[in-house]
Amino acid sequence: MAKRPDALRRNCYLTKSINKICVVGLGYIGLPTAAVLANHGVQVIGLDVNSDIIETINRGQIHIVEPELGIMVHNEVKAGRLSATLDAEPAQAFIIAVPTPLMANHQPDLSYIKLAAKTIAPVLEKNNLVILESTSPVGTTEKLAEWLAEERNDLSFPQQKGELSDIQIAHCPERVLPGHVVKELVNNSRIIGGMTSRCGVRAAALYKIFVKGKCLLTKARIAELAKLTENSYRDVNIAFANELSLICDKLDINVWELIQMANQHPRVNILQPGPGVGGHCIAVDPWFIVDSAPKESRLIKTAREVNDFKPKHVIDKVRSKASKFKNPVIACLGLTFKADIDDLRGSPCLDIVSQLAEQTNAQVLTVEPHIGNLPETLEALPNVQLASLERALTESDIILLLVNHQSFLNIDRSLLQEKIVIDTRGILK
Ligand code: SAJ
Repeated sequence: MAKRPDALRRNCYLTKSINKICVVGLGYIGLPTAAVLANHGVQVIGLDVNSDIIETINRGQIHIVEPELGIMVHNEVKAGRLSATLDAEPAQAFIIAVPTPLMANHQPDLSYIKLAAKTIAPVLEKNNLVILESTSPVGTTEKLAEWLAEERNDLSFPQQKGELSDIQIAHCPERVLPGHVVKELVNNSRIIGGMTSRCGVRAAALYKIFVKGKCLLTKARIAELAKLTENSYRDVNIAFANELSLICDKLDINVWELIQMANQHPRVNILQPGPGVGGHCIAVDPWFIVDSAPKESRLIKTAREVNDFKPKHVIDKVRSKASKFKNPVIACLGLTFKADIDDLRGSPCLDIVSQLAEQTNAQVLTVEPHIGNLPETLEALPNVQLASLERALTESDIILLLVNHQSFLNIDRSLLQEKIVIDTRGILK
């Protein structure tokens, strides 16, 4: 049977190889994506607004800590497949991986995406594919398409010409776990939300260059909400664990033992309480849903509030212990937002350390093996110091464990015997 012309056309888009891609934003997602694409033989141009990052990458080095990434960037830059620049240049596809932070009022800040659109618009050419990877509120891919169209009235976009548009646009949210990014980029399935079917098919062809998982085609709005849903699901589940920890503190019950017992049930799998939820995703993305549908997202909002309350609970607990000492020394173990990474973004530990320093007369010895210097906000506080684990354990009266780093798992328990230990992660049993 003869192939229908539209099927033929689609096939042609599928097989047309993409050999030059521009990745906009060389952060925790953009840089690994650029490196993995280059590692699969694609010519990759990385675009960023930060000249230090550009220089670092062009030297074959990286500005973040992520296993396997350093060597990959080094090799791809050396092989001439990856380079970084401040200025956009033509490519067959553009992947936008810029931040979408929260503003003070819990509303999403889309200015970085708008800037990315304005930056690539002048170099767009007919048949280019533009993919938005940044985590985004529902409707952002359509906004991106509008911003591009405003800049280029000589080209047509999916909202104007549907399947026949000159430019194809899709949303393919990143879903990788910091600390496992290079592996997860390749192995995880991808959700691919095309503004039209052709946009989706073309984007899937791009991801198939390096993705071993499935490339699941859907609409852009579903892809946007799917990503927000995944992180809200996790936030709600962590909130349940954190709420249990508050209940257990009140009833003088060990929450870790409680969860271990309850998790023996075949259909119960409670997550772990902690000092609060940090990072740039789980503590942020649920607000994008709340902002879009405030009346309907009561549970999601409450979970955010429960998790945001947890640092205050930890601070109050430590303050009440510290009040029994004349000049207490508090060791705070860990500053990053989770274990075994160097990322301090959104870490509840920063707030906990600074408030303990400001609200008590304690000396605070902070131990964070993954950083060389304290962040400015903490460095400004005269009673906060970055200390070795050994010094902090020896000199402190109170030990506050905040992050379950591997290096803290083997702490000599005999050093803790004379101390007050507040373990927010349940590892110092
Ligand atoms: N946390 C707990 N208890 C737990 C699990 C996590 O307190 O049982 C805390 C962590 O300590 C940390 C925060 O939650 O402060 C977030 O850590 P995480 O490991 O849950 O997630 P992220 O932010 O590193 O990465 C998440 C992932 N999303 C999901 O697991 C649904 C990742 O797949 C996403 O790609 C990423 O967000 C993102 O970029 O959106």
